[in-house]
Amino acid sequence: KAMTTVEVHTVKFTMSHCPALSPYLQGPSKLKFKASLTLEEIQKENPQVAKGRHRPAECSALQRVAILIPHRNREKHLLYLLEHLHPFLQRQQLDYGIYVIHQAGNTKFNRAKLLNVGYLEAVKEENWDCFIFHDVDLVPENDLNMYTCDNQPKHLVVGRNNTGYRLRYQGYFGGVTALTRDQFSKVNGFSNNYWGWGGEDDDLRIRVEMQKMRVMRPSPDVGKYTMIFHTRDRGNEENGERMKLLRQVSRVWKTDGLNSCSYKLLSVEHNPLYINVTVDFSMPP
Ligand code: UD2
Ligand code: MN
Repeated sequence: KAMTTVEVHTVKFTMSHCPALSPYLQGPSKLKFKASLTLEEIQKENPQVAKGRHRPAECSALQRVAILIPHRNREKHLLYLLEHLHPFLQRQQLDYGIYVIHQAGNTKFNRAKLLNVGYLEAVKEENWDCFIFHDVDLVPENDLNMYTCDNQPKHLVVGRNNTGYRLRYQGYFGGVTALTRDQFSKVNGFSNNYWGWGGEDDDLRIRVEMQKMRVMRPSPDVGKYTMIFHTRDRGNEENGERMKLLRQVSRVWKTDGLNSCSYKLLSVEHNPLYINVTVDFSMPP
Protein backbone atom coordinates (compact mmCIF):
# COMPACT_ATOMS: atom_id res chain seq x y z
CA LYS A 1 0.00 0.00 0.00
CA ALA A 2 1.35 3.38 -1.02
CA MET A 3 1.88 5.99 1.65
CA THR A 4 2.46 9.70 1.41
CA THR A 5 5.38 11.28 3.20
CA VAL A 6 3.03 12.85 5.71
CA GLU A 7 1.60 9.47 6.64
CA VAL A 8 5.05 8.03 7.06
CA HIS A 9 5.83 10.72 9.58
CA THR A 10 2.55 10.12 11.38
CA VAL A 11 3.31 6.43 11.67
CA LYS A 12 6.75 7.18 12.95
CA PHE A 13 5.82 9.58 15.70
CA THR A 14 2.35 8.60 16.84
CA MET A 15 1.73 4.91 16.99
CA SER A 16 -1.75 3.93 15.92
CA HIS A 17 -4.15 2.24 18.32
CA CYS A 18 -4.29 -1.52 18.38
CA PRO A 19 -7.36 -2.94 16.62
CA ALA A 20 -10.50 -3.68 18.67
CA LEU A 21 -9.96 -7.36 17.93
CA SER A 22 -6.37 -8.54 18.08
CA PRO A 23 -5.26 -10.57 15.03
CA TYR A 24 -3.32 -12.94 17.30
CA LEU A 25 -6.29 -14.46 19.16
CA GLN A 26 -6.59 -18.24 18.91
CA GLY A 27 -9.86 -19.03 20.67
CA PRO A 28 -10.30 -22.15 22.82
CA SER A 29 -7.21 -24.12 23.77
CA LYS A 30 -6.41 -27.30 25.61
CA LEU A 31 -4.15 -26.45 28.53
CA LYS A 32 -1.20 -28.58 29.59
CA PHE A 33 0.55 -28.41 32.93
CA LYS A 34 3.98 -29.93 33.16
CA ALA A 35 4.90 -31.11 36.63
CA SER A 36 8.57 -30.21 36.17
CA LEU A 37 7.98 -26.59 35.02
CA THR A 38 10.47 -24.04 36.40
CA LEU A 39 10.57 -20.26 36.55
CA GLU A 40 13.73 -20.29 34.41
CA GLU A 41 11.88 -22.09 31.62
CA ILE A 42 9.09 -19.52 31.63
CA GLN A 43 11.66 -16.72 31.58
CA LYS A 44 13.33 -18.28 28.57
CA GLU A 45 10.00 -18.50 26.78
CA ASN A 46 9.30 -14.81 27.53
CA PRO A 47 12.50 -12.85 26.87
CA GLN A 48 10.44 -9.80 25.84
CA VAL A 49 8.81 -9.49 29.29
CA ALA A 50 10.73 -7.21 31.68
CA LYS A 51 9.91 -6.40 35.29
CA GLY A 52 6.59 -8.17 34.96
CA ARG A 53 5.47 -5.89 32.15
CA HIS A 54 4.95 -5.93 28.44
CA ARG A 55 3.26 -3.89 25.76
CA PRO A 56 2.78 -4.44 22.05
CA ALA A 57 5.58 -3.10 19.86
CA GLU A 58 3.38 -2.52 16.81
CA CYS A 59 0.52 -0.44 18.19
CA SER A 60 -0.56 1.44 21.26
CA ALA A 61 -2.67 -0.78 23.49
CA LEU A 62 -6.32 0.04 24.14
CA GLN A 63 -5.89 -0.26 27.90
CA ARG A 64 -3.17 -0.43 30.53
CA VAL A 65 -4.07 -3.43 32.63
CA ALA A 66 -2.74 -4.48 36.04
CA ILE A 67 -3.23 -8.15 36.93
CA LEU A 68 -3.37 -8.57 40.73
CA ILE A 69 -2.81 -12.05 42.16
CA PRO A 70 -3.20 -12.75 45.91
CA HIS A 71 -0.68 -15.34 46.99
CA ARG A 72 0.77 -17.46 49.74
CA ASN A 73 2.36 -20.86 49.47
CA ARG A 74 1.03 -21.70 45.99
CA GLU A 75 4.33 -21.57 44.11
CA LYS A 76 3.45 -24.26 41.57
CA HIS A 77 0.12 -22.64 40.74
CA LEU A 78 1.87 -19.33 40.23
CA LEU A 79 4.25 -20.92 37.72
CA TYR A 80 1.39 -22.45 35.74
CA LEU A 81 -0.49 -19.17 35.71
CA LEU A 82 2.54 -17.12 34.62
CA GLU A 83 3.34 -19.63 31.90
CA HIS A 84 -0.10 -19.26 30.37
CA LEU A 85 -0.94 -15.66 31.19
CA HIS A 86 2.05 -13.94 29.58
CA PRO A 87 1.45 -15.27 26.05
CA PHE A 88 -2.32 -14.93 26.57
CA LEU A 89 -2.07 -11.21 27.41
CA GLN A 90 0.37 -10.61 24.57
CA ARG A 91 -2.02 -12.22 22.10
CA GLN A 92 -4.61 -9.73 23.38
CA GLN A 93 -2.18 -6.87 22.59
CA LEU A 94 -2.45 -5.35 26.05
CA ASP A 95 -0.10 -3.04 27.90
CA TYR A 96 0.04 -5.03 31.12
CA GLY A 97 1.83 -5.68 34.38
CA ILE A 98 1.50 -8.71 36.65
CA TYR A 99 1.55 -8.10 40.41
CA VAL A 100 1.75 -10.94 42.89
CA ILE A 101 0.73 -9.80 46.35
CA HIS A 102 2.24 -12.09 48.87
CA GLN A 103 0.99 -12.33 52.45
CA ALA A 104 3.93 -12.89 54.81
CA GLY A 105 3.72 -14.89 58.01
CA ASN A 106 1.13 -17.34 59.25
CA THR A 107 -1.77 -15.05 60.14
CA LYS A 108 -5.14 -15.92 58.59
CA PHE A 109 -5.15 -15.39 54.84
CA ASN A 110 -6.97 -12.27 53.63
CA ARG A 111 -7.52 -12.39 49.88
CA ALA A 112 -9.56 -9.19 49.68
CA LYS A 113 -7.14 -7.07 51.67
CA LEU A 114 -4.23 -8.37 49.57
CA LEU A 115 -6.08 -7.21 46.47
CA ASN A 116 -6.61 -3.76 48.01
CA VAL A 117 -2.87 -3.60 48.70
CA GLY A 118 -2.17 -4.69 45.11
CA TYR A 119 -4.32 -1.87 43.81
CA LEU A 120 -2.80 0.76 46.12
CA GLU A 121 0.77 -0.27 45.26
CA ALA A 122 0.12 -0.62 41.52
CA VAL A 123 -1.34 2.88 41.15
CA LYS A 124 1.83 4.26 42.74
CA GLU A 125 3.88 3.13 39.77
CA GLU A 126 1.57 3.47 36.78
CA ASN A 127 -1.63 5.07 35.67
CA TRP A 128 -3.40 1.73 35.10
CA ASP A 129 -6.82 1.87 33.42
CA CYS A 130 -8.04 -1.53 34.43
CA PHE A 131 -7.50 -4.02 37.27
CA ILE A 132 -7.93 -7.77 36.99
CA PHE A 133 -8.34 -9.44 40.40
CA HIS A 134 -7.10 -12.94 39.75
CA ASP A 135 -6.95 -16.18 41.78
CA VAL A 136 -3.58 -17.88 41.38
CA ASP A 137 -5.10 -21.25 40.50
CA LEU A 138 -7.41 -20.22 37.64
CA VAL A 139 -6.03 -20.46 34.13
CA PRO A 140 -8.10 -19.02 31.27
CA GLU A 141 -8.80 -21.47 28.45
CA ASN A 142 -9.96 -19.05 25.77
CA ASP A 143 -8.12 -15.88 24.74
CA LEU A 144 -11.35 -14.37 23.41
CA ASN A 145 -12.00 -13.72 27.11
CA MET A 146 -10.59 -10.20 27.02
CA TYR A 147 -8.63 -9.00 30.05
CA THR A 148 -9.91 -5.46 29.61
CA CYS A 149 -12.45 -3.35 31.47
CA ASP A 150 -15.83 -2.16 30.28
CA ASN A 151 -18.36 0.41 31.32
CA GLN A 152 -19.63 -2.11 33.89
CA PRO A 153 -17.63 -4.41 36.23
CA LYS A 154 -16.90 -7.77 34.65
CA HIS A 155 -16.86 -11.27 36.10
CA LEU A 156 -14.69 -13.39 33.82
CA VAL A 157 -15.17 -16.87 35.28
CA VAL A 158 -18.46 -18.15 33.95
CA GLY A 159 -17.44 -21.75 34.47
CA ARG A 160 -14.56 -23.99 35.31
CA ASN A 161 -13.53 -27.54 34.66
CA ASN A 162 -14.35 -28.97 38.08
CA THR A 163 -17.88 -27.54 38.23
CA GLY A 164 -18.92 -28.60 34.75
CA TYR A 165 -18.25 -25.10 33.35
CA ARG A 166 -21.52 -23.83 34.81
CA LEU A 167 -22.07 -20.61 36.77
CA ARG A 168 -22.17 -21.62 40.43
CA TYR A 169 -24.96 -19.23 41.42
CA GLN A 170 -26.57 -16.02 40.30
CA GLY A 171 -24.50 -13.13 41.58
CA TYR A 172 -21.36 -15.22 41.86
CA PHE A 173 -18.41 -12.81 41.62
CA GLY A 174 -15.40 -14.94 42.62
CA GLY A 175 -12.21 -16.02 40.91
CA VAL A 176 -11.39 -13.38 38.31
CA THR A 177 -13.00 -9.94 38.01
CA ALA A 178 -12.19 -6.79 36.02
CA LEU A 179 -12.91 -3.27 37.27
CA THR A 180 -11.71 0.10 36.08
CA ARG A 181 -9.95 2.45 38.42
CA ASP A 182 -13.19 4.44 38.68
CA GLN A 183 -15.41 1.44 39.33
CA PHE A 184 -13.08 0.08 42.01
CA SER A 185 -12.62 3.37 43.82
CA LYS A 186 -16.34 4.12 43.62
CA VAL A 187 -17.05 1.04 45.79
CA ASN A 188 -14.07 1.82 48.08
CA GLY A 189 -12.42 -1.42 46.94
CA PHE A 190 -12.80 -4.68 48.84
CA SER A 191 -13.60 -4.98 52.54
CA ASN A 192 -10.47 -5.54 54.66
CA ASN A 193 -12.33 -7.61 57.25
CA TYR A 194 -12.68 -11.04 55.65
CA TRP A 195 -10.10 -13.32 57.30
CA GLY A 196 -10.04 -16.87 55.99
CA TRP A 197 -12.09 -18.44 53.22
CA GLY A 198 -15.26 -17.04 51.71
CA GLY A 199 -17.62 -14.09 51.49
CA GLU A 200 -15.27 -11.38 50.26
CA ASP A 201 -16.34 -11.89 46.64
CA ASP A 202 -20.04 -11.56 47.53
CA ASP A 203 -19.20 -8.46 49.55
CA LEU A 204 -17.66 -6.83 46.47
CA ARG A 205 -20.72 -7.75 44.39
CA ILE A 206 -22.97 -6.07 46.96
CA ARG A 207 -20.81 -2.93 46.81
CA VAL A 208 -21.05 -2.93 43.03
CA GLU A 209 -24.83 -3.32 43.08
CA MET A 210 -25.19 -0.58 45.68
CA GLN A 211 -23.56 1.78 43.20
CA LYS A 212 -26.16 0.77 40.61
CA MET A 213 -23.55 -0.96 38.52
CA ARG A 214 -24.33 -4.26 36.84
CA VAL A 215 -22.02 -7.27 36.60
CA MET A 216 -21.31 -8.34 33.02
CA ARG A 217 -20.01 -11.73 31.90
CA PRO A 218 -18.60 -13.17 28.72
CA SER A 219 -20.53 -15.98 27.08
CA PRO A 220 -20.15 -19.46 28.66
CA ASP A 221 -17.98 -20.81 25.84
CA VAL A 222 -15.56 -17.88 26.31
CA GLY A 223 -15.52 -17.53 30.11
CA LYS A 224 -13.91 -20.93 30.66
CA TYR A 225 -11.17 -21.67 33.19
CA THR A 226 -9.19 -24.61 34.46
CA MET A 227 -8.78 -24.55 38.24
CA ILE A 228 -5.64 -26.37 39.24
CA PHE A 229 -6.64 -28.95 41.81
CA HIS A 230 -6.13 -28.02 45.46
CA THR A 231 -7.55 -28.61 48.89
CA ARG A 232 -8.30 -25.88 51.44
CA ASP A 233 -5.05 -24.25 52.60
CA ARG A 234 -3.94 -24.14 56.19
CA GLY A 235 -4.42 -20.57 57.38
CA ASN A 236 -7.41 -20.06 55.09
CA GLU A 237 -10.07 -21.91 57.04
CA GLU A 238 -13.70 -21.09 56.35
CA ASN A 239 -14.67 -17.71 57.77
CA GLY A 240 -17.53 -18.26 60.22
CA GLU A 241 -18.17 -14.52 60.40
CA ARG A 242 -18.91 -14.10 56.74
CA MET A 243 -22.72 -14.14 56.87
CA LYS A 244 -22.67 -11.52 59.61
CA LEU A 245 -20.24 -9.38 57.62
CA LEU A 246 -22.35 -9.70 54.49
CA ARG A 247 -25.38 -8.30 56.31
CA GLN A 248 -23.59 -5.08 57.22
CA VAL A 249 -22.05 -4.06 53.90
CA SER A 250 -24.38 -1.13 53.32
CA ARG A 251 -23.55 0.19 56.78
CA VAL A 252 -19.76 -0.12 56.66
CA TRP A 253 -18.56 0.06 53.05
CA LYS A 254 -17.72 3.76 53.19
CA THR A 255 -15.25 3.31 56.04
CA ASP A 256 -14.02 -0.22 55.33
CA GLY A 257 -12.06 -0.53 52.11
CA LEU A 258 -9.34 1.24 50.16
CA ASN A 259 -9.53 4.26 52.46
CA SER A 260 -8.89 2.19 55.60
CA CYS A 261 -6.46 -0.41 54.27
CA SER A 262 -3.42 -0.31 56.56
CA TYR A 263 -0.53 -2.70 56.11
CA LYS A 264 3.15 -3.11 56.64
CA LEU A 265 4.89 -3.18 53.27
CA LEU A 266 7.88 -5.51 53.51
CA SER A 267 9.15 -5.32 49.93
CA VAL A 268 8.38 -4.58 46.28
CA GLU A 269 10.61 -6.60 43.96
CA HIS A 270 10.64 -6.21 40.21
CA ASN A 271 11.29 -9.76 39.08
CA PRO A 272 11.55 -10.52 35.36
CA LEU A 273 8.08 -12.08 35.11
CA TYR A 274 6.14 -10.34 37.87
CA ILE A 275 6.24 -7.62 40.49
CA ASN A 276 6.29 -9.19 43.91
CA VAL A 277 4.69 -7.16 46.68
CA THR A 278 5.15 -8.66 50.15
CA VAL A 279 2.98 -7.43 53.02
CA ASP A 280 2.54 -8.19 56.64
CA PHE A 281 -0.92 -8.05 58.20
CA SER A 282 -1.26 -8.20 61.90
CA MET A 283 -4.02 -10.50 63.14
CA PRO A 284 -7.61 -9.29 63.04
CA PRO A 285 -8.78 -7.67 66.29
C1 UD2 B 1 -13.20 -19.32 45.65
C2 UD2 B 1 -13.14 -18.15 44.69
C3 UD2 B 1 -12.13 -17.12 45.18
C4 UD2 B 1 -12.47 -16.66 46.58
C5 UD2 B 1 -12.61 -17.88 47.50
C6 UD2 B 1 -13.16 -17.53 48.86
C7 UD2 B 1 -13.65 -19.21 42.58
C8 UD2 B 1 -13.15 -19.76 41.32
N1 UD2 B 1 -12.76 -18.63 43.38
O1 UD2 B 1 -11.94 -19.96 45.56
O2 UD2 B 1 -12.06 -16.00 44.31
O3 UD2 B 1 -13.65 -15.89 46.56
O4 UD2 B 1 -13.51 -18.86 46.97
O5 UD2 B 1 -12.26 -16.78 49.61
O6 UD2 B 1 -14.82 -19.24 42.87
N2 UD2 B 1 -4.67 -18.19 48.27
C9 UD2 B 1 -3.29 -18.42 48.40
N3 UD2 B 1 -2.81 -19.10 49.49
C10 UD2 B 1 -3.63 -19.57 50.45
C11 UD2 B 1 -5.02 -19.36 50.32
C12 UD2 B 1 -5.51 -18.68 49.21
O7 UD2 B 1 -2.51 -18.01 47.55
O8 UD2 B 1 -3.13 -20.18 51.40
C13 UD2 B 1 -5.18 -17.35 47.16
C14 UD2 B 1 -5.01 -17.96 45.80
O9 UD2 B 1 -4.86 -16.94 44.85
C15 UD2 B 1 -6.34 -18.68 45.65
C16 UD2 B 1 -7.30 -17.67 46.25
O10 UD2 B 1 -6.58 -17.11 47.33
O11 UD2 B 1 -6.63 -18.97 44.31
C17 UD2 B 1 -8.64 -18.23 46.71
O12 UD2 B 1 -8.46 -19.30 47.64
P1 UD2 B 1 -8.87 -20.82 47.27
O13 UD2 B 1 -8.38 -21.14 45.92
O14 UD2 B 1 -8.42 -21.70 48.37
O15 UD2 B 1 -10.46 -20.79 47.31
P2 UD2 B 1 -11.54 -21.34 46.22
O16 UD2 B 1 -10.91 -22.17 45.19
O17 UD2 B 1 -12.66 -21.92 46.95
MN1 MN C 1 -9.07 -22.09 44.16
